[in-house]
Amino acid sequence: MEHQKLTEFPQDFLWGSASAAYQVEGAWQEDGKGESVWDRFVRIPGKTFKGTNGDLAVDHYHRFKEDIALMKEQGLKAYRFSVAWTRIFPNGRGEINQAGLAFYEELIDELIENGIEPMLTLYHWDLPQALQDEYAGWESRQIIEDFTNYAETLFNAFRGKVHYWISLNEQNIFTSLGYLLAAHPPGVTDPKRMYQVNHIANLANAAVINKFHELGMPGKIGPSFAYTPNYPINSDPKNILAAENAEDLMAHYWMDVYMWGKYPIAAMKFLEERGWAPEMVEGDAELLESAKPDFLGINYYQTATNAFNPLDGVGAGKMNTTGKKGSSEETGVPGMYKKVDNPFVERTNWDWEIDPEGLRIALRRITSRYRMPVLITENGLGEYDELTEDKKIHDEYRIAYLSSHVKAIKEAISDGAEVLGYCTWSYTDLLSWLNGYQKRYGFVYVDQDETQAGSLDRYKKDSYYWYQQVIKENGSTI
Ligand code: BGP
Repeated sequence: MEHQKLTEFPQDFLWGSASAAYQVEGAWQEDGKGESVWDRFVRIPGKTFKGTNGDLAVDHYHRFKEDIALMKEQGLKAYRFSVAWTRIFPNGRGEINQAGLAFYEELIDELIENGIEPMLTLYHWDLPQALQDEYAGWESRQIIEDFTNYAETLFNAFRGKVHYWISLNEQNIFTSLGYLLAAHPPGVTDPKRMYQVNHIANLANAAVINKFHELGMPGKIGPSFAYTPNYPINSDPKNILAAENAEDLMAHYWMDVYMWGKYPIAAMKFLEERGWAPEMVEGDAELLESAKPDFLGINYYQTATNAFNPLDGVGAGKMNTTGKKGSSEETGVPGMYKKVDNPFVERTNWDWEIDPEGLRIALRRITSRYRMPVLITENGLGEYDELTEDKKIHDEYRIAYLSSHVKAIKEAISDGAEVLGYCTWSYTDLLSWLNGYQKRYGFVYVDQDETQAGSLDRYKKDSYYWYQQVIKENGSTI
């Protein structure tokens, strides 16, 4: 749709930026923090790029005041961060570690004092190792109670201070990378277990959302879904069906459950045929259908283009975690779809397709299918950055990426989408789970390399000033 004039961003639009505990905090053993599955996983040789880990990360735990001062100067309206479960409950449950709670209280107070809306993610993948050891973490229904108890502790602690809550970050990614591709903890390759784990995560997500509403919490809660909209490669009906298959199995399979409490029909048939469908017990369907999120969070980075894939066709392939363009392998799900290159878009050095229009399409699809407000909880460009001799970072490629995506949001709003805010990924540079420190996303450059050598000094990139201007003008010149 071409508009004669675009609708302006709402006055209270939340111009934000995001991070996650494991990727920024460091201080992995300080003040009573317990071990998480990521603390353990990164120590397995070959799992992360050059063995990088978050032991120190970007030392946000000790430098959060400096980071928040930079946010304030930039004019940032919202900051999305996650709480490390192991700081609150070192063993996943039991006694509260007051020092851990105090850290987040200080962080939240500092944000509020500086006029920045805190957005709190309850779970950004750093499960307590103790729960993994005790009952295999997400494989047991016991986690529903423990996750709800942990969430309730935070609800009570930050009631009235935090108004935006994200339940699970990218459930689709942590379940598939953890249980299908063995690329995340616990490093398993078993579709049956993956779909069971995912079902339990759905129940935990629903239980926490219900708890939030039962407690009459002021504010809003929703999950953050990594939405990669699917296209067909061309108008060959076989390829169109492949794209439909991908959208059903890779997107509706999560979003329908969040919004309607129901699994999509065709995807479920596919899982049943292969013996991978999750086991539903009495009460599961009721719980899923009873939970109503207040918004859908989406993390948008790229789209996927699909073609027909026969039953004996291509399966999982290697991801590009090295930054060598073109090194990712072909992937697909036999009998459903395979991913092919979209000839109309550019790619990053990590082979992620750059497609701002795809964000508009994502927002349009969600609006039509679910009629739900959207909070964009992540969007950004991971690239190499260079610190010049005079300590500048000229990241015009990031400005181009972000500004085209902001424009796409404005167009989607003009099409009728309700968008609450936009969080870029990320605020400072940080640890990219599998790709080390060389894949940078921040507005703020952090001086350190893969061996964690460097001063950890912060430098403002050109994109920092660009976003400052966008916020000041509330996106009116985009
Ligand atoms: C999302 C995660 C983030 C972040 C981002 C960039 O999937 O929620 O934590 O890491 O992707 O991904 P990557 O670091 O792999 O480039």
